Amino acid sequence: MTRRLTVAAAQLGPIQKAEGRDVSVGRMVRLMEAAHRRGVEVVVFPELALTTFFPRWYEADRAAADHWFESALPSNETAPLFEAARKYGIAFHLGYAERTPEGRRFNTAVFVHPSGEIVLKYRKVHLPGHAEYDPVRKVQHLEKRLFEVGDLGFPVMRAPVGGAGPVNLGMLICNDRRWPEAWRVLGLQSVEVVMLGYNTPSLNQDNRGFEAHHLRVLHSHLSIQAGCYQNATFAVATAKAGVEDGHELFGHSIIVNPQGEIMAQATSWGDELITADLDLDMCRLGRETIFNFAVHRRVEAYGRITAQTGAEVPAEWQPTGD
Ligand code: CDV
Repeated sequence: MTRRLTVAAAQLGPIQKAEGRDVSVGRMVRLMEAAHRRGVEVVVFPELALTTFFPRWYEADRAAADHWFESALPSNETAPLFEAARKYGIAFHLGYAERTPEGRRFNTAVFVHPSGEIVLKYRKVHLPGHAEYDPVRKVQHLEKRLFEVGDLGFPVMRAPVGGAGPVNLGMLICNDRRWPEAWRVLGLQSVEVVMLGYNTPSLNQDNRGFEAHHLRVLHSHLSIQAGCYQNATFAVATAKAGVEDGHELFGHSIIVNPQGEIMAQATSWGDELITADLDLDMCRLGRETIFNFAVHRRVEAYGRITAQTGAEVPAEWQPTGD
């Protein structure tokens, strides 16, 4: 019997700094209603979906940013998402800023079963940006100041989803998608669907060199398509898009199959639902042939991947005169 799953990337348009969670949650519930009408079984929302992308705003006192964080899920403000999930029988993926009871802060995503139970949690590992105010940058990117590096690894969970039966689910968050190591750790756990939310500026904000604007989307898609192909998995990659308080995010949410092909792509910079029917058995071809890891991987040659962080200067060839 074919294992089929209907998924949606629920792209969100901009959320302004002054807008509360009532606004974002209301928009997300409307997207879930639309998803229900289209027969969707899993909805994937973006990274930090409940608020504006607040790491662009510097606060000398870190605690002054605490109002962007969730200390409970669900809360009064996020409960409508859980209610919609139950009402429509839809599972959902949500990116949010997590503050633990111990006061630790993470950039987190959860996968929630229609019953409201949290099936899987992931905390972002590859935090981009910087920890202190950077006067060179055009816009601050303070993820390293506001979040700790995720401490859950890259977990994959096999759980029943929709009519497909058990599905191997994994997550990445935004910058993680650019790191092949992250995809491979998921691939090594036979992941079948990677859920991934992102907030990516249309311009390179580092102000340390030129990057052509059109390459920003290319690099995002290239990373996701390669990750899917090389690990024989689907991905649902959902953006926050549009202009937040003058800062543009590029959108271009996509759903990708294990061949690395784009199955669906957002075309607006607003709230937009894109959907695809996944034939999960498509994951088998890659993992039983060219990416049969058990047969073809050569771990004895990969030592540097975990032993070393920065790149070393290679040995220099010296002519012997022979
Ligand atoms: N939220 C992110 O992780 N954004 C990064 C930007 C800063 C490049 C990204 O990789 O898209």
